[in-house]
This record gives sequence, structure tokens and C-alpha cells, in this order.
Amino acid sequence: MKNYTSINDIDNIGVWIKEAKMLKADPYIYKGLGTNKTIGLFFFNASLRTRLSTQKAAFNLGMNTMVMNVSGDAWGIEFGDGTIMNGTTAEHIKEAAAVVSQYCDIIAVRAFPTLSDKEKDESEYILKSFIQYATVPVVSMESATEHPLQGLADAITISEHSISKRPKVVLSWAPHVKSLPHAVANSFIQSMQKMDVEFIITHPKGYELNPKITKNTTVSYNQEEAFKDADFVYVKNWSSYSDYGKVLNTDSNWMVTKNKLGNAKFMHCLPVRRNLIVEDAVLDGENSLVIEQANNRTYAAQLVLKKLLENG
Ligand code: SN0
Repeated sequence: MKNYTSINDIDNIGVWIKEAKMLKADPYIYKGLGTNKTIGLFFFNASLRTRLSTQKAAFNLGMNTMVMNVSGDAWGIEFGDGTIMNGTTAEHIKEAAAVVSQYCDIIAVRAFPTLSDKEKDESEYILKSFIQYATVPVVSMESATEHPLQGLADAITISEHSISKRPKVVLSWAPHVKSLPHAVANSFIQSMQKMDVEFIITHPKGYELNPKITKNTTVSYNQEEAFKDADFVYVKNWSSYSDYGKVLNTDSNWMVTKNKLGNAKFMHCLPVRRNLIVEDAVLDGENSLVIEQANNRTYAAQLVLKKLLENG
């Protein structure tokens, strides 16, 4: 594995989960692996969990970290090839990525989609440009279309909390006032497709995700029916994919309640808007796994960094 930018980069999810659980049980056994190695974390967007858990993962491996908010703190980066740079961008990604590679042994990047230009978002030009012009491995900390560190942490969490051999897992859309990315949902879907689970997606009409991601996964427009006998309910808002980036529905009937969940475990990547996506009683109740999901972000990242360090 040269870079980690997708759940598709995981060769054997069962083995990865086992390795992540070993790291969680004994986080400092590879403390020597990262000695004198540096990871640079570059954020084009806000972050709480990703920023801290990825640093924590690096610390556990003995690495040094450098963190930068690119939007605002760095020079405006130009991504276009052959552009006459007489506008607002001050340096080209060709120099920026090459320079950063002099200081870092691994580069991690967060770059959200525009949600207005589907083609541009799907080109993943920010992440791909870093990969093209950096001379060290690149890790996605959520790109325009995928959030593979979250998807891996979610697989670990489900594995830890499964009682039945083949649990029923539901991914449910829930309402939000803003237009949100598809990345978390996409990576969760890819991750569940690799696991031995019964998996179903539920959302209102108009919220169909990219068919290249959902493939033959069952989709239901009836949330109540989808939740029946569920072991895990993963909730996430995303904007429309077909009517790209639009908010088509804010129907509060899709909000997740304690009553709807029954005995199912509740999952969300966070940050979550209380009483819009899910009611307080769920997050404050004992069936919520959200804090454990966030905890597992450290071991997902630690496993990925360990693999990249061992490669180099
Ligand atoms: C991001 C998303 O992809 O949906 C990051 C999740 C890890 N979430 C948001 O942007 C939520 C913003 C909000 O205002 O609720």
C-alpha cells in the first residue's frame, strides 16, 4: 500500500480489524517505529476528531506531527496546470507538495467537496495533486468523496460490538439544514460491503447515492421497515447526489428516536446536530456507540500509519 485514500486500499478487512484491536490493547508496542519520522496534517476544512486522533495515532508510534490549516494560514494553492497565476493563488501544488515532502515522511490531507461541481469533486483534484507531486505517502483525512479512516474505525467498532455472527446493519439518512458531503456514507458503505453483515440503506427518494458505490446493496425508502431487527443503525445526513449538493428534504419524521431504534446500537461519525439528526435520549442513552467510534479513530489511523512506515 503506497497511499491510504480509500476503503478499497484495505486488502483484508478481517485482518486489519484484528491488527487494530491489537494496537488498541497495547498502543505503545510500536513506539520505536516512528522515531525521527514526521507526519504533516494539512486541513482545508474544520476538524476535531480527525485532527486529534491522527496526531494521537502518530504519538503512539513515536512520530512527530506538524499540523497546518491550509485555508487561511498557507499561501493560496493553485491546482490548475498552465494557469497564469495573476489571481488569488500564490503558489502551485507542484512546489507546495514537493516542499512539504522535504519536511514530512507522511502527508495527510483533508479536502471537502464543493458540492456545486460534481465533476470537479469526483476528480478528487486536491488529493490526487498531492499524490502526484508529493514524494512521500499520502493519507486521506476525508476527501471530496471518501472518508476511509472513519470507515475503518466504524468497521472496528461494529466488530467489537457484534453479538450475532452476522449482524444486521442499517445506514439511515437523517435531516440536516445544510448541504453535507457523501464521503462518510460512501466509505461506510464500502466498509460494510467488505464485512460479513446484512446491510441495508434507507433514505427518502432523491437521496440515492452514487450507484458505483452502492452497487447491489438493498435500498429502502421506508425507514421503519429498514430498522426492523437491526443490530446497528448508522445515521448520517448527505445532500442529494443526483440533484447534486441540494437539500431536497428536511422532514423531521426521518430524525432518529429512541423509540424507532429499539435495541439497536446507534452510530454516527460526529459532529452530530442534536434533535435534528437524532434526539437527545439516543445520544445520552446506553445504546450509543458514538464515543467509542471516535476512540477507534486513533487505532484506525495508527494501523494505517504503521503500515505506511513499515513500507518505507
Ligand atoms: C462533515 C461531513 O462530511 O458530513 C464531516 C464529518 C466527519 N460534517 C459536517 O460538515 C457537519 C457540519 C454541520 O454543520 O453540522
